[in-house]
Amino acid sequence: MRFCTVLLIGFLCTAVDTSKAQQVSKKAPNIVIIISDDHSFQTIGAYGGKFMQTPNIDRIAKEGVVFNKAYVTNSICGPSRAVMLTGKYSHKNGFKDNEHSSFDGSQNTFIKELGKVGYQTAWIGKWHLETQPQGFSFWQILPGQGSYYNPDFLMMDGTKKRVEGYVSTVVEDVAENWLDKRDPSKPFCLVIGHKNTHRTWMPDLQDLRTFNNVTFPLPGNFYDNYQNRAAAMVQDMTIDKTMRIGYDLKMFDSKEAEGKEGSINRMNAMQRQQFMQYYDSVYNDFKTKNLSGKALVEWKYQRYMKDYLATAASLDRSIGRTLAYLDQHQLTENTIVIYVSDQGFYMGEHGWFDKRFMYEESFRTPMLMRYPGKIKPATVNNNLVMNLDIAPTVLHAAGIKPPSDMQGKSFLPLITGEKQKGRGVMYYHYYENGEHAVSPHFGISNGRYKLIRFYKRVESWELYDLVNDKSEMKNVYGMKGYEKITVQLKKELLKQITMYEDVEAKQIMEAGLTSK
Ligand code: SGN
Ligand code: CA
Repeated sequence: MRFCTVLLIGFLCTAVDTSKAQQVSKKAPNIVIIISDDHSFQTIGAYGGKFMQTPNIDRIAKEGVVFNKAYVTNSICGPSRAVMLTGKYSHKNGFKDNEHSSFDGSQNTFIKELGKVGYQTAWIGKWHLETQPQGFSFWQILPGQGSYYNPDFLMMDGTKKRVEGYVSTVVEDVAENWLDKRDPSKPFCLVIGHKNTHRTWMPDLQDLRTFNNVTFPLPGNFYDNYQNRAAAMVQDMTIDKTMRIGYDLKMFDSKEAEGKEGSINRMNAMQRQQFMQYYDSVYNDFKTKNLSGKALVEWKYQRYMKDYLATAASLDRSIGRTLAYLDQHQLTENTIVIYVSDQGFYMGEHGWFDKRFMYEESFRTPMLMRYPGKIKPATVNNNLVMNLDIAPTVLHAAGIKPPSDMQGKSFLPLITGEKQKGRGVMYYHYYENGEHAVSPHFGISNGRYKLIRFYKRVESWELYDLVNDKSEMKNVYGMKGYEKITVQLKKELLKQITMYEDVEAKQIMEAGLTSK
């Protein structure tokens, strides 16, 4: 009897699957998701950035929606990608940090759900999840962080292939080549993973001089003394102390030192000659200036900005090519395009580069979406949304009910006008306790207040009033007048931890380690 029931259930499941597969209509939307690395909203025109022009990302904004309050659940590369793939927090998908995690590819992802109903799926470019992609029709990925020049790719047949050229161009070429060869009778979902704008910000040759004559204003809190913020005090990610002239800014004392840099060594003779000619001339000028103290830090900041923005220029150009491909192949009308970074980045705020902290510049991420016919052009959305929501949103758009264990929520109703109210609170948990010395922490933000609990490296609480202290310089935890809101926020934090079943955070909360 029991055996029969199992058989019957098995039969029904297969029957459901087949019918689903038959259901996927030719009209089902195609999906293109472009994921960049470390791209800051501060440097994007559509987010009000004045440092540079980003016409192609801005085109998505003009034709779709800008999410003004998009955030990540764990501000670092691998974990963010794992969250986007699974629609689950790091403690559920298992990829908590870049140093010890490797993605369990046997678990469910939105890609697998799309595949089940007949989508062709591909991931091309930066992946950074240690294990090989599973459940894709096609993949071709950069190993680890990948290289800016002449990148290697891991291929589906287990081989490694080196492709001559600049990474964002090459990744886009592979993506277009896959689109050319796909089966046009089926819908597709293509993820393009860009390396840009990750450290060490190596621009394409044509962009080297773009920002040569620009002087960038220092952020108001560039000279932060981290007073009353223990975790910010012990980090190792300042432009002043952490950023290196050779490794990061590509200027070397000798040919021998230059020869030790793998990223430079892999260039061909023409690339290297043009690249180093530029940096050598900047270096010579730097040497004659003989800078020290504030003048030296500010010079490093200027160089950082020039390199970062030049690297962003090629990213934007590649995005333009993706959009042009869709235009040229009459795909624009039936293709959803999502542009998102794996997290935000510091452009000198608090004196920093890098990410990780739950402070706004790295917690918040750029995210834009175009969905012709569904999203009104030039929409600005102010709901609190997260990278956790991308998987269920994509499934929703494809007409698939998201699996019940996905923790994100589709944000489609918020942008199509069906629903006005989204989540009231966002939960965050960062785990890594290594490079850049950022203490693990978890917390919540409701857009008005942010409560953070640091643990392991630093044991402390922080509370910010985001309306009166936009740049998060004043930790008001434990201060007079904030008692009531602190109690409320702690209650809400515990509620979120319980709802998302974050056992580790719950233990820390329950251990009552509430002292500073
Ligand atoms: C590397 C970088 C770090 C960066 C991490 C994580 N160091 O380790 O600066 O924070 O990646 O970045 S580097 O010397 O190798 O450039 S992430 O984008 O993968 O999360
Ligand atoms: Ca990243």
